[in-house]
Amino acid sequence: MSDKADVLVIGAGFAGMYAIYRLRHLGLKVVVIEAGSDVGGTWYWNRYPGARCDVPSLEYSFGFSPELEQEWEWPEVFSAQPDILHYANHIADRFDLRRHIKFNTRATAVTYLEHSNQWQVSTDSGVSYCATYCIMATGCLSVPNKPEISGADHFQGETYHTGLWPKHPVDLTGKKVGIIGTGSSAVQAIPELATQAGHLTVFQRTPVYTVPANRKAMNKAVEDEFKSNYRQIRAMQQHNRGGVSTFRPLKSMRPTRRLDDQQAQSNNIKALKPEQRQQRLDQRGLASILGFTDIYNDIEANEIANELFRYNIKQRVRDPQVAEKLLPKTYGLGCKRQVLDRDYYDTFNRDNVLLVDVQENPIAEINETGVQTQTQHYELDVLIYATGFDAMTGALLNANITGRAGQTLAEKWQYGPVAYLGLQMHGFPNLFTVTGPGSPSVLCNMLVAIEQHINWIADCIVYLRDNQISSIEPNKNSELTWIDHVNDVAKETMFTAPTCNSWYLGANIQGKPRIFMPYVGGFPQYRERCEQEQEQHYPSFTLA
Ligand code: NA7
Repeated sequence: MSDKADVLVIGAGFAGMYAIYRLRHLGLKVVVIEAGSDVGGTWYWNRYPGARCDVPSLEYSFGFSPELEQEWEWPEVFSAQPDILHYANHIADRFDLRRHIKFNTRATAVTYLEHSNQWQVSTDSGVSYCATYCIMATGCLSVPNKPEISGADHFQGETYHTGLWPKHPVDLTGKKVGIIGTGSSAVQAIPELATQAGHLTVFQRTPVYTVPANRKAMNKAVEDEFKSNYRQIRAMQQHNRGGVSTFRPLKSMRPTRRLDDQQAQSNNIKALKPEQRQQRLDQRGLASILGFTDIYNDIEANEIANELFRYNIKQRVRDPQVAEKLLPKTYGLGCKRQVLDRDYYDTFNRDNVLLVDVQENPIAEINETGVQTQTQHYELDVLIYATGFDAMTGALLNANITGRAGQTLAEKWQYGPVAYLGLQMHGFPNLFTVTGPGSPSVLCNMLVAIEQHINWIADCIVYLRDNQISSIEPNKNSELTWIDHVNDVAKETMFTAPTCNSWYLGANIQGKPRIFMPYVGGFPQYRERCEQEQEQHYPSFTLA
């Protein structure tokens, strides 16, 4: 069976949802294919205890509907997963989006039919769909990484992955729980799991730098001030490198902390004496260390900040041996995505929590009853993988995309992702990617990045339609030049330091080419480049 549309969208997360809203207004027939049973993408799948966004919700929200902006109320400054999923569901209902979405349906192949200039999407429901345009709204962190550990299938207890957490409640009361990984997901989950489980064993390979999250409930006066200034705030987001406004509500209410002149002026950690650094940490908290600019491009400054972090961990964790294991020593701040936590270090002071360093004592196998390291067996009822994702390229490659002349995306990307502006690939006409590799994506407020991409794609489709142009794709040279630029701007940062291994670099997936995938040059510069293309009628593309 086959069905026809004007635009096929893969994924019903925030990107897919906004694509429906925006493209439907253009009179286009939009069909969305979604593997899950409902909307929400990342926030649909990542239901693990403690899951929470690291961008303030008044900013991590859509700006396309002033009415929605005014009416929606966020209970906390940084929202928990259930509240964000609630927001996604509200949008689906409010704008009547669900009727465009084929739920519980996975795209198994995405193929360009050259003779008809159409994209065909085959699905596991047996129905295939054809359309002129195809938009991959598949998310940046949507393919969970589950490491192959010998014997894992033999484990007789319950097994979960943080990125595929079930919808039904998981009762951990009194159980012996193990968690592999100490990245963002694990750092959020561990304090929650420790309070629910009888006993928690944390299998850590690489310690993390984490700072306490803002855990405040929403202040009504702040919310009101935001809502009165939302247009200005949305405009400010467009000019901020991370897509987050610099709007500061209720300035007069904030206590002014006295710092000596040198501290107040300096944004460089190296310019301060050790006692001044400590004073800043004591007065403004650990997160203030992240505000020094030199720590991101000067190895010496970076190490000073790392050492302050380590000192802080030693202060927090009572058992010196456990504290020592928690100290990150093999890489510096700014290499990985900054992690935010609620009581992470305090959790290791609990009697029912055990930290196992699997760098020192590697996991040999998983068997029927638990995890066996080289020297010890840990009996478990529940094993949780918090082992991350095949980020940025995983979902695109999994979709089995084939472009012109039978070239697959896997062939094109065998040495790493090559795309223009993270929006399109040469050889794949009329196929668009939302927040694809080479765009600010995960280094930006995702909702701001998504709106910008969907608007660009929608405007592009309007231009093609109005000018009777049947296809668009970037020139080969444009994407190569862009990739060089993406690499160049990343080179001088801690993101690509020789000791750094992160999912941004693909380093967490065996065999994945080591390439820094997001664009670190800043959202405003990137957006201007996208706008230039449109204003100048797509000079870096071939229009057929
Ligand atoms: P991350 O940040 O990739 O963390 C994955 C964790 O799992 C990390 O601590 C890994 O250690 C660990 N890991 C992975 N494989 C193994 C094996 N085989 N053995 C032991 N430990 C392992 O994923 P998250 O889900 O926490 O966060 C991803 C993003 O989602 C995050 O940045 C936010 O943007 C939201 P490693 O460091 O590789 O030694």
